[in-house]
Amino acid sequence: MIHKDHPRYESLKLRAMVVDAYKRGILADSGMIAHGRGEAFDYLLGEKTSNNAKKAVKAAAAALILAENPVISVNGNTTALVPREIVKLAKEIQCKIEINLFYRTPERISAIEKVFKDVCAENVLGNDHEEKESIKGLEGPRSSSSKEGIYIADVVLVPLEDGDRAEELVKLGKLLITIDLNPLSRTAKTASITIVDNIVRAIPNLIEAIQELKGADPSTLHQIIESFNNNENIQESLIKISKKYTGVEQ
Ligand code: PTJ
Repeated sequence: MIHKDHPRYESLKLRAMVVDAYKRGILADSGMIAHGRGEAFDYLLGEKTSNNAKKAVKAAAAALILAENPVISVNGNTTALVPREIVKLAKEIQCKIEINLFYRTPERISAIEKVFKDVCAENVLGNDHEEKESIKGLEGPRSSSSKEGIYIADVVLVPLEDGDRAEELVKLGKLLITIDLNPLSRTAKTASITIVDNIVRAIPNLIEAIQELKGADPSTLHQIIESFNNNENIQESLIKISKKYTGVEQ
């Protein structure tokens, strides 16, 4: 039991969710290591949403609204932390959810599928019974993609992704949106839009931005995307970290 007045309450709460998901067979053991890495970057970034993360969220919202075939790719960590929010986001933009695992096992696929069904997800792809296509350039189970989902998607939101898969998805011509607290990761640098923020803040922010932009005309949405520069945005995160620790910014 974590007390609410503990100074690290929010962070400890997320750790407890991650450990619980591991015990329930949802999270890969490496998922705990990945969470620890994210936690360290979140600490360096001040554990709050930066202005540049807000800019990336706005561009991501515009891209998702304009998409013809958007898909949200979910893994163990996403399922552990934000399943309800993912379902809300999918309903907001009428989009499919696809389970896509780096450490794929039939047991984890069905444990994750159950979590999403329990929170009323309508269309969960990526299980072991449907038709799949392999993503070129990737080997083994992590190359799997649903024929109705990521394979035909034009825009893919894929939080906490590994660098190889991110690169191959971009090579296939998909507009890739990621959420990654590590601004230096290969995925962060490969994606078209990288939201450098904790997924627990980024998904609710994305839902809010979509609600605000839904009525905007397509030319405004295109303009938001075109004026977004992912490289510059990532640089802003790095500058933020260095300013914070060289005393330039408190
Ligand atoms: O569930 P699976 O089998 O698909 O496996 C998922 C993991 C995350 C274990 C797998 O994809 C993996 O090993 O990923 P990486 O290469 O460790 O990358 C995870 C990235 O997510 C790292 O750059 C972390 O900094 C970042 N990260 C971790 N927790 C969060 C995060 N980013 C945003 N929000 C978080 N809460």
